[in-house]
Amino acid sequence: MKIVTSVLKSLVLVSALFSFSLTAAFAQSAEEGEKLYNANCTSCHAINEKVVGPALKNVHTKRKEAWLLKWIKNSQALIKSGDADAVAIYKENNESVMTSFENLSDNQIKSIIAFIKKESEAPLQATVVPTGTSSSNATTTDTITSEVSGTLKTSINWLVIIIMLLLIMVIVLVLDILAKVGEIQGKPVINWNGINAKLMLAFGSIGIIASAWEIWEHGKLTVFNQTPASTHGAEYDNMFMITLIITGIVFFITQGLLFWYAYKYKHSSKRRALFYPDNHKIELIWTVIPAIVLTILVVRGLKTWTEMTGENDPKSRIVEVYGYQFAWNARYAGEDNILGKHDFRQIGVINALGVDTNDIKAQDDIITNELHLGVGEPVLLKFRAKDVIHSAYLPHFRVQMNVVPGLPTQFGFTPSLTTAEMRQKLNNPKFDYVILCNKICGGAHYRMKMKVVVHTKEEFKQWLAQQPRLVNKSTPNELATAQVETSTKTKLDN
Ligand code: HEC
Ligand SMILES: [Cu+2]
Repeated sequence: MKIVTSVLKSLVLVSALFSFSLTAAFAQSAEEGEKLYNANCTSCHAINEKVVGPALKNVHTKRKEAWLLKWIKNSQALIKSGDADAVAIYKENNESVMTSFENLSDNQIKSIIAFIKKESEAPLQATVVPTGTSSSNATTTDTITSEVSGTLKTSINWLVIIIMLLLIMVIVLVLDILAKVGEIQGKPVINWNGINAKLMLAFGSIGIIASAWEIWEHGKLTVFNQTPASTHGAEYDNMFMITLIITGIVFFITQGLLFWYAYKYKHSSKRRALFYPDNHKIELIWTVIPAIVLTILVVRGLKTWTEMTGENDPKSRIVEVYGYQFAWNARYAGEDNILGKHDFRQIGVINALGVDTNDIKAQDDIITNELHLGVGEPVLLKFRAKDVIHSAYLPHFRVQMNVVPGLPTQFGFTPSLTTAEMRQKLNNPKFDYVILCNKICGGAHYRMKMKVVVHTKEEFKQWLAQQPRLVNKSTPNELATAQVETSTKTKLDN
């Protein structure tokens, strides 16, 4: 009897342990999958919406695991092999090519699929479901209405175009008839001259009022309304405002006069135009004044520009900003403040930035997907692009620089307000600095955004110390030994 119970007990224990380890393994693999997914797939995919590639929701039920493994490793090979599903999805997506991920192991891909499964089963947040209707009902009706409205919309569009064409024909005919009537009566039925003059006046006034309203209403939304968060920002804003005010005044005066004169001096049979060939004095005035104003603006602008982009503080911390379709990474130079070399041939799944792994200076580099800076600490951003031209835009710091493949660009500046201070100033506890892409660089350009955090000096030091180095030696001393080890090893290898 005793033996039986102990055997039973151990059986229960073993199975409990087994199932526990299973769920733990699943949870862990979904977790690993999330990391891999975020690092490799989010630039083109989202779970619930189409980005560059299709939404991945429920793809684990739609496709067999073996198919997914083959597809993710090398979708082009699968398409070439003539697989019907692969060819179909390729055609559906206008034959855009998905990156191949040969370096991902089967287990890594399975963990990504586990993550997609977990996300597909998670309830959708923020769906607008009218109260009283069950959600499944709402989705079916939604798809039906959207399908119906799709075809309806195209036919309505055609109808509108045809009606517009007919309307234009009618108007042309009516005008033709009126012109003929005028000819017979010897006096035009419609006074085009007067109508044109009034339209000029209306267009001018509406345009000027709309411009003024635009500046008043939407000027509030621009970053120029916020204190700049960098030391050069104030000078930059000042320059921008002076230019805007001077050109703004000229704009309103000249546009106002232009449309007013077109109205006031419209053709009149009672008036003859004055022949006034030239006046040296007036011409001198309107040449010299703009020349002086423009010279002041240009010289001041050049001065501001050279101050902003000239000599960088030699103590600047060096950070690489790496842009690709469609995300950013930051790479810190580490203790030696020298970025390891990079080599495009080494770009791969593990080494997404193509850091040259043979370069010893790369060992203490730190790669992150947020840009963290210390307040009052000069930083020199070195920009690098993987694929096409991007533009790094940090509006709050008044920084923008093109990011061009194969052509290094840089911008040095000093942040002057921490994220916490800016949140307080804007009275917005959720505010975050950002780096955006300012070049329309492809289908998901709008997603190309990275969070920027400005810490106090102390916080920044702490944050940086916590980040893993490329080669996992965390303190400078260990790093030094690691360097020695590696260099002797390389010598031995040679
Ligand atoms: C460069 C953009 C890009 C990246 C990066 C990318 N995909 Fe794709 N993916 C696509 C496109 C585009 C398609 C549509 C098929 C085609 O045109 O080849 C697709 C299709 C798929 C499909 C098939 C969907 C279906 O309905 O059958 C799966 C699954 C998939 N991708 C998974 C992934 C995973 C997992 C990753 C990350 C490891 C990834 N993709 C990374 C662009 C991308
Ligand atoms: Cu871009």
